[in-house]
Amino acid sequence: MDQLVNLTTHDGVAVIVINNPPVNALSPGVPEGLVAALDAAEKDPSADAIVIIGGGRTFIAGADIKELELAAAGRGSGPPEFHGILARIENTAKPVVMAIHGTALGGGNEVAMAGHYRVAVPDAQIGQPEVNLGIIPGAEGTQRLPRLVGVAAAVDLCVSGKPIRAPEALKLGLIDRVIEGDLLKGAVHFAREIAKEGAPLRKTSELSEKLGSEWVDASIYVAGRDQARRTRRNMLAPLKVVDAIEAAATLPFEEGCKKEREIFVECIQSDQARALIHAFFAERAVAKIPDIPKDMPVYNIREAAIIGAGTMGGGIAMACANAGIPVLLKEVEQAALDRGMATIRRNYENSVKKGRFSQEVMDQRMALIHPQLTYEGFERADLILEAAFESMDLKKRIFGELDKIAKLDCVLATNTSTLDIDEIASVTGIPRMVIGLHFFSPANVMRLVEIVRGKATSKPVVATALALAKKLGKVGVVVGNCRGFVGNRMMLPYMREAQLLVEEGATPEQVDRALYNFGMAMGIFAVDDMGGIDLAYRVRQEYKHLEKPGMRMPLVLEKLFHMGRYGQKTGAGWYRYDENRKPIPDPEVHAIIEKTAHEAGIPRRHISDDEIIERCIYIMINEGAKILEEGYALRAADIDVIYLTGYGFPGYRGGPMWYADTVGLKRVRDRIREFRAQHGEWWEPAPLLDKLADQGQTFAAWDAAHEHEMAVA
Ligand code: T1G
Repeated sequence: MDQLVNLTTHDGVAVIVINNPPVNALSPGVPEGLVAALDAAEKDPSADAIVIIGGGRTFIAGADIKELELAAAGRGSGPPEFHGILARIENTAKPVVMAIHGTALGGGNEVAMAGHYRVAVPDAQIGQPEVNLGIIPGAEGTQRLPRLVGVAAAVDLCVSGKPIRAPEALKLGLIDRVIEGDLLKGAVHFAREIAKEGAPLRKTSELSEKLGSEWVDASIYVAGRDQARRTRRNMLAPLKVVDAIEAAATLPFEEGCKKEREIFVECIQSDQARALIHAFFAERAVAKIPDIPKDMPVYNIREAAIIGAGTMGGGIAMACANAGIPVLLKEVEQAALDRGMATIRRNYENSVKKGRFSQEVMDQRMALIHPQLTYEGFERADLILEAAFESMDLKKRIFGELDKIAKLDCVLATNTSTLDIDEIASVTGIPRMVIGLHFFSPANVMRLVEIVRGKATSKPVVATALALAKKLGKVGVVVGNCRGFVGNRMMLPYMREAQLLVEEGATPEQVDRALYNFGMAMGIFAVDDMGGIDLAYRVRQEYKHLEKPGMRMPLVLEKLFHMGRYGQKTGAGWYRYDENRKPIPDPEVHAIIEKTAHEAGIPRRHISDDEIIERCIYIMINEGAKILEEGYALRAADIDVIYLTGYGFPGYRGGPMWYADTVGLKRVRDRIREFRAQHGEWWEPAPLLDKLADQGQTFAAWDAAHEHEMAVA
């Protein structure tokens, strides 16, 4: 018993408290502390029962993922093993009641299930999210959970990885009581009841009535594997976890645990687990800005105001209302305002229909959004965000007006996706209060916010933007103010390379299929059609100055633009669209491509899916390396988070920069050199990539070294 785990006694009940901030992970020392506390509690004649509870904000949030990271990298003491502590808990001679608040996730729920009884506060979250890390539960969770909640519910919880709240856990039989009010008091009261009644020490490992029968369960496994393939495309662990649960229903407990262990070890040694564990920590690291201390004071955003009720403005207004922030939503004309509000209402109605929240919640959120045609009330706003048409002149005019209205400590933000933040800020008297908040469509859904730091943006404003992103349930990534910032700057060469590939012989659907099979949420031509070929054409014009002789630019996009084929919005772009907006390969586009290539004298050839992936992904990686060496992103891991949370890059590949490390930077760089020889200057390897490749280094190592440099700077 040490400060990680301590033991006291309340009203004849031994109370064991786990204190391993921030989330009571099962780090080394915690299981040992638990065993010592159980030994003492068992011997204590004044204690009739035992309650195990988490100190601070949560019960146990799982195994220590840092330990898993080491195990996945083949370092440390190998994959953690918890059989000992679980058996110790279950075989305790006094009733053990688990008292849950905050989260009981992964190993946390597995420890809870080794107890004889479980109680929880109403908003406690309980689940097995291991598949999000590319692994399966490895502490007997796949064996105990089906014994408590049945095979079907266990499959769903483990394949989805989504936690459930206490009331649902009670319905499923995962917990025995929901405690309103003080958890410790309620848990001690419950434990005393159990001891007084002499209720049995229910050992989960010995339960079997919910395991069903082989032929009943067979369809559950089929459905579970379908769910895994459908919702977790190309991922190993969600399929494997069904195998482990099947073992629970067909093998004795100990043998089932062995099967689980085999699968757990197989998963943790996979590239997918390494990539997803990287993504877990990368997402948490983005909020750490070297020159902005954790306790930097921030501006309190109590009221927001948004200019523009279009797709982006409307989505951002919903994100604010969803987080309980009242928002003024301004448009220039009534029709546009009505359209914007109608879209917001429709989106909320769809969510109510899907049971995501109640009509009452919808009404509350709608009530927080105030549509208007004037700047009335803007002088009170703590944050004003401009989401108007993508034109520098218009944005500068708006910021000039805001400069006269906004209060001094109001954060002025622009949702521009490509334009120069410093130039926009230059029309205000307080450029230090100006920042870029680049949301992604649909802004009420997409998790990413690129926080664009201008050269005058003050540190408290950057810290405020990070805090706001967290409050909106988003992932805020701080980036520098270069053209296209990070995400779009890497997207442009990716789009260009895809278009060059179709002029050389591939088809849009072949490229998209290869990217989809690689794991991208959507192929690049489908993305282009969704965003609008007219928008892509306009952005292309803005980048014309970058084009140099010898750098071949694709030709077909311009043709489609001049034909009015703008994509989904016109029913035709790279694809033709049916009434359900389903993309249909279009022979007319094939003909345009072939004719254009012929006229430009571009030789056509068979192009393999491998070449498609290499050219589309390596060009991104190369641009990412340039962004790093130019200092527009703090970490390669930040670039990964941007692509994982904003551009549909597959989590199990860890993001473009982590993927490059997985392939090997020398291989990536050498392939880029080959493309340089074949396709010209677009493929000039980034100096940083060249250097790291020659040194046999990785972007992850560069991050670690850079982090150190920034820390000592
Ligand atoms: N291990 C180590 N560190 C953890 C951790 C964990 N399990 N969970 C969180 N942290 C750190 C995190 O890196 C951050 O650190 C700080 O805690 C706050 O986290 C055997 C093998 C619990 C819902 O997958 O989902 O058990 O950045 O910023 O938004 O079968 O953290 O401050 O230095 O996310 O309030 C299963 C993972 C593990 C849960 C809280 N468990 N954690 O969210 O805070 S696998 C999980 C979360 C397992 C067993 C298997 C969330 C949270 P820093 P945060 P938050």
